[in-house]
Amino acid sequence: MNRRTGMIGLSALLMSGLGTAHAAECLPVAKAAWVRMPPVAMPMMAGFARIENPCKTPVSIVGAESLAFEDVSLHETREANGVSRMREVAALPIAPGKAAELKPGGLHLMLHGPYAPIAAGEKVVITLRLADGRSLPVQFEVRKSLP
Ligand SMILES: [Cu+2]
Repeated sequence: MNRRTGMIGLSALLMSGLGTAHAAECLPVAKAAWVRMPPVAMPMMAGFARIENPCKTPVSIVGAESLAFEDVSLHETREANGVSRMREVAALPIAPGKAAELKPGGLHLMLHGPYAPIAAGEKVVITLRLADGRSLPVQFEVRKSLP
């Protein structure tokens, strides 16, 4: 193969790749995403956001990951008999046209083991994994408390 056909082959490949990505597909949208700084230095913190599904099909969030944390999981806080407990949520389905609220006292992303100290005002990217194999990178703003 000479250099010229090689180039043509590559650009055809790139264009077909772009075409697929473009035709794809509605993704959920995360809004007002923020990470709550713990009042004292702790190896874990929580992330919150409103995740909207503007698509015609249901989506389900089945996990999350971040280059900034050793481990990210989806949690829910529930109160039972006056005791607040957290449990891991395996999947968070969002119906078409609906939204999921991750907020203090309810659903949240549990962020374990920051690789570097994190300060208020910084941004961290947390990538949500969807049940259909796609992923949604979301920028979270680090804050001391509710906006
Ligand atoms: Cu938690």
